[in-house]
Amino acid sequence: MTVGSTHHDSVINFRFLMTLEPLTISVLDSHTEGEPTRVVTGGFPELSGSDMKAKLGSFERDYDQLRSAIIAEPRGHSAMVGALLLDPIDPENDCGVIFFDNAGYLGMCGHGTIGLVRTLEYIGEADPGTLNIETVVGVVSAELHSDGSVSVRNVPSYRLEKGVPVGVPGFGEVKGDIAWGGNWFFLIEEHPFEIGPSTIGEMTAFTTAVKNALADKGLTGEGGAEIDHVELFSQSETADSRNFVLCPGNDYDRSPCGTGTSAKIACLYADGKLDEGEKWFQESVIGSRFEASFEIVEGKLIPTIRGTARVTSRAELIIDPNDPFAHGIGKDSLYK
Ligand code: PYC
Repeated sequence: MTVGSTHHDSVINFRFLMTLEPLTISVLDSHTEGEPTRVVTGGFPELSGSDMKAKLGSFERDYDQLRSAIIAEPRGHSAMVGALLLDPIDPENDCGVIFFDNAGYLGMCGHGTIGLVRTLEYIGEADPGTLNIETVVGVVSAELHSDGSVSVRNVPSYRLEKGVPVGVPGFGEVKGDIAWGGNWFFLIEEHPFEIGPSTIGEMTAFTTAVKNALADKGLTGEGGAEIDHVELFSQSETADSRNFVLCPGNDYDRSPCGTGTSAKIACLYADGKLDEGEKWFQESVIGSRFEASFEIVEGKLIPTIRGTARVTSRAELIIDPNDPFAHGIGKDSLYK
Protein backbone atom coordinates (compact mmCIF):
# COMPACT_ATOMS: atom_id res chain seq x y z
CA MET A 1 0.00 0.00 0.00
CA THR A 2 1.47 3.39 -0.93
CA VAL A 3 0.10 6.05 1.34
CA GLY A 4 0.81 9.39 2.96
CA SER A 5 3.29 11.97 1.89
CA THR A 6 5.13 11.99 -1.41
CA HIS A 7 7.93 13.97 -2.98
CA HIS A 8 5.21 15.98 -4.72
CA ASP A 9 3.73 16.84 -1.30
CA SER A 10 7.09 18.18 -0.08
CA VAL A 11 7.26 20.40 -3.14
CA ILE A 12 3.77 21.70 -2.36
CA ASN A 13 4.74 22.41 1.23
CA PHE A 14 7.93 24.15 0.18
CA ARG A 15 5.88 26.38 -2.12
CA PHE A 16 3.46 26.98 0.75
CA LEU A 17 6.27 28.16 3.00
CA MET A 18 8.08 30.23 0.39
CA THR A 19 5.37 31.90 -1.62
CA LEU A 20 2.46 31.88 0.80
CA GLU A 21 0.33 29.77 -1.53
CA PRO A 22 -2.42 27.70 0.12
CA LEU A 23 -1.58 24.13 1.12
CA THR A 24 -4.23 21.51 0.38
CA ILE A 25 -4.52 18.43 2.60
CA SER A 26 -6.82 15.48 1.80
CA VAL A 27 -8.79 13.99 4.69
CA LEU A 28 -11.59 11.53 5.35
CA ASP A 29 -13.64 11.79 8.52
CA SER A 30 -15.37 8.98 10.36
CA HIS A 31 -16.78 8.28 13.79
CA THR A 32 -16.14 5.17 15.85
CA GLU A 33 -19.02 4.58 18.26
CA GLY A 34 -19.51 8.37 18.21
CA GLU A 35 -15.89 9.48 18.52
CA PRO A 36 -14.49 11.28 15.45
CA THR A 37 -11.31 10.41 13.55
CA ARG A 38 -9.82 12.48 10.71
CA VAL A 39 -7.51 10.40 8.52
CA VAL A 40 -4.97 12.44 6.52
CA THR A 41 -4.45 10.64 3.20
CA GLY A 42 -2.48 13.18 1.16
CA GLY A 43 -0.87 16.60 0.91
CA PHE A 44 1.12 16.32 4.14
CA PRO A 45 4.87 17.02 3.82
CA GLU A 46 7.33 14.16 4.08
CA LEU A 47 8.48 13.35 7.62
CA SER A 48 12.10 12.45 8.28
CA GLY A 49 13.11 9.48 10.43
CA SER A 50 13.70 5.78 10.09
CA ASP A 51 11.09 4.61 12.62
CA MET A 52 7.69 5.79 13.80
CA LYS A 53 9.11 7.48 16.92
CA ALA A 54 11.58 9.46 14.80
CA LYS A 55 8.78 10.38 12.38
CA LEU A 56 6.74 11.60 15.35
CA GLY A 57 9.76 13.75 16.32
CA SER A 58 9.80 15.25 12.82
CA PHE A 59 6.02 15.90 12.96
CA GLU A 60 6.37 17.65 16.34
CA ARG A 61 9.46 19.63 15.45
CA ASP A 62 8.80 20.57 11.84
CA TYR A 63 5.03 20.53 11.31
CA ASP A 64 3.26 21.02 14.63
CA GLN A 65 1.39 23.98 13.11
CA LEU A 66 -0.14 21.58 10.59
CA ARG A 67 -1.34 19.39 13.48
CA SER A 68 -3.37 22.27 14.88
CA ALA A 69 -4.39 23.48 11.39
CA ILE A 70 -5.90 20.05 10.65
CA ILE A 71 -7.48 19.26 14.02
CA ALA A 72 -8.33 22.53 15.79
CA GLU A 73 -11.17 24.89 14.97
CA PRO A 74 -12.17 26.23 12.48
CA ARG A 75 -11.43 23.05 10.44
CA GLY A 76 -11.73 20.57 13.30
CA HIS A 77 -12.80 20.56 16.94
CA SER A 78 -11.58 19.47 20.34
CA ALA A 79 -13.12 15.97 20.31
CA MET A 80 -11.50 15.03 17.01
CA VAL A 81 -8.44 12.75 16.74
CA GLY A 82 -6.22 12.96 13.67
CA ALA A 83 -4.52 9.96 12.05
CA LEU A 84 -1.67 10.72 9.65
CA LEU A 85 -1.49 7.76 7.30
CA LEU A 86 2.07 6.78 6.34
CA ASP A 87 3.89 4.09 4.44
CA PRO A 88 5.14 1.38 6.81
CA ILE A 89 8.82 1.29 7.78
CA ASP A 90 8.79 -2.51 7.54
CA PRO A 91 7.36 -3.50 4.14
CA GLU A 92 5.89 -6.61 5.79
CA ASN A 93 3.39 -4.29 7.50
CA ASP A 94 0.48 -2.59 5.75
CA CYS A 95 0.80 1.03 6.85
CA GLY A 96 2.00 3.37 9.56
CA VAL A 97 0.00 5.96 11.49
CA ILE A 98 0.66 8.84 13.85
CA PHE A 99 -2.32 9.90 15.99
CA PHE A 100 -2.73 13.49 17.14
CA ASP A 101 -5.28 15.78 18.75
CA ASN A 102 -5.85 19.38 19.83
CA ALA A 103 -3.26 19.02 22.64
CA GLY A 104 -0.48 17.04 20.94
CA TYR A 105 0.22 13.43 19.98
CA LEU A 106 -1.13 10.03 21.09
CA GLY A 107 0.94 6.85 21.29
CA MET A 108 -1.95 4.68 20.17
CA CYS A 109 -5.65 5.21 19.64
CA GLY A 110 -8.16 2.36 19.63
CA HIS A 111 -11.13 4.19 18.18
CA GLY A 112 -8.78 5.91 15.71
CA THR A 113 -7.43 2.56 14.47
CA ILE A 114 -10.98 1.31 13.90
CA GLY A 115 -11.76 4.56 12.04
CA LEU A 116 -8.56 4.24 9.99
CA VAL A 117 -9.35 0.67 8.90
CA ARG A 118 -12.90 1.56 7.86
CA THR A 119 -11.53 4.58 5.98
CA LEU A 120 -9.02 2.38 4.14
CA GLU A 121 -11.89 0.06 3.23
CA TYR A 122 -13.91 3.05 1.97
CA ILE A 123 -11.10 4.20 -0.36
CA GLY A 124 -10.51 0.65 -1.61
CA GLU A 125 -7.24 0.06 0.28
CA ALA A 126 -8.52 -2.65 2.65
CA ASP A 127 -10.73 -5.74 2.36
CA PRO A 128 -12.00 -7.98 5.14
CA GLY A 129 -8.92 -9.56 6.71
CA THR A 130 -6.00 -8.48 8.87
CA LEU A 131 -3.84 -5.36 8.57
CA ASN A 132 -0.61 -4.80 10.49
CA ILE A 133 -0.28 -1.16 11.43
CA GLU A 134 2.83 0.56 12.81
CA THR A 135 2.12 3.07 15.58
CA VAL A 136 4.50 5.13 17.68
CA VAL A 137 4.21 2.60 20.54
CA GLY A 138 4.41 -0.60 18.50
CA VAL A 139 2.74 -2.65 15.79
CA VAL A 140 -0.95 -3.40 16.26
CA SER A 141 -3.06 -5.65 14.08
CA ALA A 142 -6.60 -4.92 13.03
CA GLU A 143 -9.08 -7.40 11.61
CA LEU A 144 -11.79 -5.98 9.39
CA HIS A 145 -14.79 -8.31 9.71
CA SER A 146 -17.35 -8.85 6.97
CA ASP A 147 -20.04 -7.07 9.05
CA GLY A 148 -17.89 -3.89 9.03
CA SER A 149 -16.75 -4.16 12.64
CA VAL A 150 -13.01 -4.07 13.38
CA SER A 151 -11.05 -5.93 16.07
CA VAL A 152 -7.87 -4.18 17.16
CA ARG A 153 -5.20 -6.33 18.80
CA ASN A 154 -3.50 -3.69 20.86
CA VAL A 155 -0.02 -3.28 22.34
CA PRO A 156 0.70 -5.11 25.66
CA SER A 157 -1.19 -3.44 28.49
CA TYR A 158 -0.65 -3.47 32.24
CA ARG A 159 -1.39 -1.85 35.58
CA LEU A 160 1.55 0.03 37.02
CA GLU A 161 0.07 0.92 40.44
CA LYS A 162 -3.16 0.22 42.29
CA GLY A 163 -5.15 2.61 44.49
CA VAL A 164 -2.86 5.64 44.25
CA PRO A 165 -4.16 8.53 46.42
CA VAL A 166 -4.03 12.07 45.06
CA GLY A 167 -5.25 15.26 46.72
CA VAL A 168 -7.41 17.15 44.23
CA PRO A 169 -8.03 20.84 45.00
CA GLY A 170 -11.76 21.42 45.49
CA PHE A 171 -12.55 17.68 45.60
CA GLY A 172 -10.37 16.14 48.36
CA GLU A 173 -8.54 12.84 48.15
CA VAL A 174 -9.24 10.66 45.12
CA LYS A 175 -7.87 7.13 44.58
CA GLY A 176 -7.13 5.55 41.23
CA ASP A 177 -5.08 2.96 39.38
CA ILE A 178 -2.29 3.98 37.01
CA ALA A 179 -2.36 1.76 33.92
CA TRP A 180 -1.05 1.60 30.35
CA GLY A 181 -3.19 0.63 27.36
CA GLY A 182 -1.21 2.41 24.62
CA ASN A 183 -1.65 5.72 26.52
CA TRP A 184 -1.41 6.39 30.27
CA PHE A 185 -4.61 6.36 32.31
CA PHE A 186 -5.72 7.12 35.86
CA LEU A 187 -8.76 4.89 36.47
CA ILE A 188 -11.20 5.91 39.19
CA GLU A 189 -13.86 3.56 40.53
CA GLU A 190 -15.06 5.64 43.50
CA HIS A 191 -16.50 9.04 42.62
CA PRO A 192 -19.79 10.84 43.22
CA PHE A 193 -21.06 10.95 39.62
CA GLU A 194 -23.81 9.14 37.81
CA ILE A 195 -22.13 8.67 34.45
CA GLY A 196 -24.33 9.91 31.61
CA PRO A 197 -24.82 12.81 29.20
CA SER A 198 -26.34 15.06 31.89
CA THR A 199 -23.21 15.01 34.08
CA ILE A 200 -20.60 15.52 31.34
CA GLY A 201 -19.87 19.11 32.44
CA GLU A 202 -19.29 18.16 36.10
CA MET A 203 -17.24 15.08 35.19
CA THR A 204 -15.11 17.14 32.81
CA ALA A 205 -14.36 19.65 35.60
CA PHE A 206 -13.56 16.84 38.07
CA THR A 207 -11.34 14.78 35.76
CA THR A 208 -9.51 17.90 34.54
CA ALA A 209 -8.76 18.77 38.19
CA VAL A 210 -7.53 15.18 38.76
CA LYS A 211 -5.28 15.35 35.68
CA ASN A 212 -3.79 18.66 36.83
CA ALA A 213 -3.29 17.32 40.38
CA LEU A 214 -1.46 14.23 39.06
CA ALA A 215 0.89 16.49 37.11
CA ASP A 216 1.38 18.90 40.07
CA LYS A 217 2.22 16.02 42.43
CA GLY A 218 4.63 14.42 39.95
CA LEU A 219 2.53 11.24 39.58
CA THR A 220 3.39 9.76 36.21
CA GLY A 221 3.41 6.63 34.13
CA GLU A 222 6.58 4.67 33.47
CA GLY A 223 9.69 6.75 32.72
CA GLY A 224 8.04 9.96 33.93
CA ALA A 225 5.40 9.86 31.17
CA GLU A 226 2.48 12.22 31.72
CA ILE A 227 -0.83 10.58 32.71
CA ASP A 228 -2.95 12.42 30.17
CA HIS A 229 -6.20 10.40 30.29
CA VAL A 230 -8.52 10.12 33.31
CA GLU A 231 -11.26 7.48 33.33
CA LEU A 232 -14.31 7.15 35.60
CA PHE A 233 -16.40 3.98 35.88
CA SER A 234 -19.85 3.00 37.07
CA GLN A 235 -22.28 0.11 36.81
CA SER A 236 -24.30 -0.25 33.64
CA GLU A 237 -27.58 -2.04 33.01
CA THR A 238 -26.66 -2.85 29.42
CA ALA A 239 -22.92 -3.62 29.61
CA ASP A 240 -20.31 -4.75 32.14
CA SER A 241 -19.41 -1.15 32.91
CA ARG A 242 -19.97 2.41 31.73
CA ASN A 243 -17.14 4.94 31.50
CA PHE A 244 -16.32 8.58 31.05
CA VAL A 245 -12.85 9.28 29.62
CA LEU A 246 -11.17 12.67 29.67
CA CYS A 247 -8.70 13.02 26.78
CA PRO A 248 -5.51 15.13 26.76
CA GLY A 249 -7.16 18.21 25.23
CA ASN A 250 -9.79 18.22 28.03
CA ASP A 251 -12.64 16.98 25.87
CA TYR A 252 -14.23 13.57 26.53
CA ASP A 253 -14.22 10.42 24.45
CA ARG A 254 -17.61 9.75 22.88
CA SER A 255 -16.57 6.10 22.38
CA PRO A 256 -15.65 3.79 25.29
CA CYS A 257 -11.96 4.54 24.41
CA GLY A 258 -9.94 1.65 22.99
CA THR A 259 -6.75 2.32 24.92
CA GLY A 260 -8.79 3.14 28.06
CA THR A 261 -10.69 -0.15 27.77
CA SER A 262 -7.33 -1.93 27.33
CA ALA A 263 -6.06 -0.28 30.54
CA LYS A 264 -9.31 -1.25 32.28
CA ILE A 265 -9.09 -4.94 31.40
CA ALA A 266 -5.43 -4.96 32.50
CA CYS A 267 -6.65 -3.74 35.93
CA LEU A 268 -9.48 -6.30 36.02
CA TYR A 269 -6.98 -9.08 35.24
CA ALA A 270 -4.58 -7.81 37.91
CA ASP A 271 -7.48 -7.95 40.43
CA GLY A 272 -8.44 -11.50 39.33
CA LYS A 273 -11.81 -10.24 38.02
CA LEU A 274 -11.43 -11.13 34.32
CA ASP A 275 -9.99 -14.27 32.73
CA GLU A 276 -8.18 -14.78 29.48
CA GLY A 277 -10.71 -15.12 26.61
CA GLU A 278 -13.64 -13.79 28.67
CA LYS A 279 -15.61 -10.97 27.04
CA TRP A 280 -15.99 -7.54 28.62
CA PHE A 281 -18.54 -5.08 27.24
CA GLN A 282 -17.53 -1.49 27.90
CA GLU A 283 -20.12 1.22 27.40
CA SER A 284 -19.33 4.90 26.78
CA VAL A 285 -20.92 7.94 28.39
CA ILE A 286 -23.21 8.25 25.34
CA GLY A 287 -24.19 4.55 25.42
CA SER A 288 -22.04 3.18 22.56
CA ARG A 289 -20.07 -0.05 23.16
CA PHE A 290 -16.81 -1.89 22.60
CA GLU A 291 -16.35 -5.62 23.11
CA ALA A 292 -13.01 -6.39 24.78
CA SER A 293 -11.04 -9.50 25.69
CA PHE A 294 -7.40 -10.42 26.18
CA GLU A 295 -4.86 -13.17 25.79
CA ILE A 296 -1.64 -13.69 27.71
CA VAL A 297 1.36 -14.10 25.41
CA GLU A 298 4.80 -14.66 26.96
CA GLY A 299 3.50 -13.24 30.23
CA LYS A 300 2.09 -10.08 28.62
CA LEU A 301 -1.57 -9.12 28.42
CA ILE A 302 -2.63 -8.37 24.84
CA PRO A 303 -6.08 -6.76 24.62
CA THR A 304 -8.41 -6.98 21.64
CA ILE A 305 -11.06 -4.29 21.23
CA ARG A 306 -13.93 -4.63 18.76
CA GLY A 307 -16.18 -1.84 17.52
CA THR A 308 -17.59 -0.18 14.43
CA ALA A 309 -16.85 3.05 12.58
CA ARG A 310 -18.66 4.88 9.81
CA VAL A 311 -17.13 7.22 7.25
CA THR A 312 -18.89 10.57 7.40
CA SER A 313 -17.11 12.88 4.94
CA ARG A 314 -14.25 13.38 2.52
CA ALA A 315 -12.66 16.79 2.09
CA GLU A 316 -9.72 18.89 1.00
CA LEU A 317 -8.56 21.20 3.78
CA ILE A 318 -7.29 24.52 2.46
CA ILE A 319 -4.63 26.09 4.65
CA ASP A 320 -4.11 29.60 3.38
CA PRO A 321 -1.14 31.34 5.04
CA ASN A 322 -2.94 34.67 4.62
CA ASP A 323 -5.72 33.40 6.88
CA PRO A 324 -5.16 34.67 10.46
CA PHE A 325 -6.47 31.28 11.65
CA ALA A 326 -4.39 29.25 9.17
CA HIS A 327 -2.99 27.13 12.00
CA GLY A 328 -6.18 26.86 14.02
CA ILE A 329 -7.75 29.00 16.67
CA GLY A 330 -5.55 29.34 19.71
CA LYS A 331 -2.39 28.12 18.05
CA ASP A 332 -0.18 30.85 16.62
CA SER A 333 -3.20 32.54 15.07
CA LEU A 334 -2.62 36.17 14.27
CA TYR A 335 -5.48 37.20 16.56
CA LYS A 336 -4.00 35.44 19.61
O1 PYC B 1 -9.88 5.01 21.58
O2 PYC B 1 -7.87 4.81 22.40
C1 PYC B 1 -8.84 5.48 22.09
C2 PYC B 1 -8.78 6.94 22.29
C3 PYC B 1 -7.78 7.66 22.87
C4 PYC B 1 -8.19 9.00 22.85
C5 PYC B 1 -9.42 9.05 22.26
N1 PYC B 1 -9.77 7.79 21.94
